[in-house]
Amino acid sequence: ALLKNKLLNTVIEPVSTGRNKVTVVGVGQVGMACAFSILSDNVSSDLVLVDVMADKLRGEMMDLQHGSAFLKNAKINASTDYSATANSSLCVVTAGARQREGETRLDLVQRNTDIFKGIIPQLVKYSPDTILLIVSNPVDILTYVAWKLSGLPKNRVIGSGTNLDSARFRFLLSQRLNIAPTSCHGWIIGEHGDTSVPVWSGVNVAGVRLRDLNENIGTDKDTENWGELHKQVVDSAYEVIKLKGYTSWAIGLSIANLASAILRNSNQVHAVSTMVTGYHGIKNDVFLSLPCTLGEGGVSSIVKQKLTEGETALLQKSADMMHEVQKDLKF
Ligand code: 6V0
Repeated sequence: ALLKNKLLNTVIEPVSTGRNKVTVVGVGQVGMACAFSILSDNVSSDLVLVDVMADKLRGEMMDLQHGSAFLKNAKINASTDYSATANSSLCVVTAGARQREGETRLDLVQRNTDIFKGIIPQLVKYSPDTILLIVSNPVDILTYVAWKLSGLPKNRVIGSGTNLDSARFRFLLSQRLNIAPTSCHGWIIGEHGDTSVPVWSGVNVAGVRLRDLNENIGTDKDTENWGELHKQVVDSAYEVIKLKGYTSWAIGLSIANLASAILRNSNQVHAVSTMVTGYHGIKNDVFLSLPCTLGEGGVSSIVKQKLTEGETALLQKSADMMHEVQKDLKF
């Protein structure tokens, strides 16, 4: 008998429930930061990586596998063939081109739409009940593209959206107030990127609204220029790309945070990109970020924020712009 059979008596053949299986498509800087955060935060113990670059994919898989003894023995697999992704509860899509210095997120749109045509139908074929979490940019438009290509209900197609912008905003608030980011409550909604909307009317610490202390906060009339914080949020990806070539750690952590909310069915509220038709006077089928509760069905509800007229107008402008770009896309 084999040593293995001398050592072990089989009670049942091992089964995989797929309950927390996560696929990450794209093993670039962002995909690997997502994979690493998901594993090191114990969000999933069953991870599959997919990419078109077979050698890099195998290298990344092996490198992570060699750490699996430090990762509560997570199962880590990789393949260029989508059958390896079967029965994933969650598929995180990071594949595609990224901005070069000076390029906007919207510049990437047709290039990444074409890439998605080869990815999304494959994911859904092997995991028809999955939730898609889109990261590739321009994320709001590509979430719409993924929704169209997948045929999945809208609650199951989510964009990482302004979860990251909100985190950047809370970090900057924390620096200025010397309070932990988790205690600085502020939401950035709308487009992930250049037309994102900071909801200054709701920014608070312990329920104390900063606008009640400074009625001009976030406006041009504010002598303390708090509005600068939102400008910094908008510029931050450009700045990091200029300095190190790409962004990775913060988006990776933000994705692990969303994945955890979904897989644990937590009903935590996050600003993620979802279908916003009918909200805040938006008429077109576009995806933008609003605060959503996340669970194992994906987006289960949307928080109806009380926005000021100015904030609503900015959100509608974002929606118009998304629609303008979307209508010329070739699927
Ligand atoms: P990268 O390092 O160039 O990696 C991209 C990866 O995608 C590479 O490994 C490619 O081989 C792979 N790829 C390309 N085509 C396919 C395909 N058809 N199937 C499978 N894999 C493929 O880019 P990086 O990881 O830096 O960025 C990835 C995407 O994330 C870009 O679109 C970024 O703009 C976007 N980001 C989105 C953020 C967000 O907040 N939503 C934040 C940061 C970056």
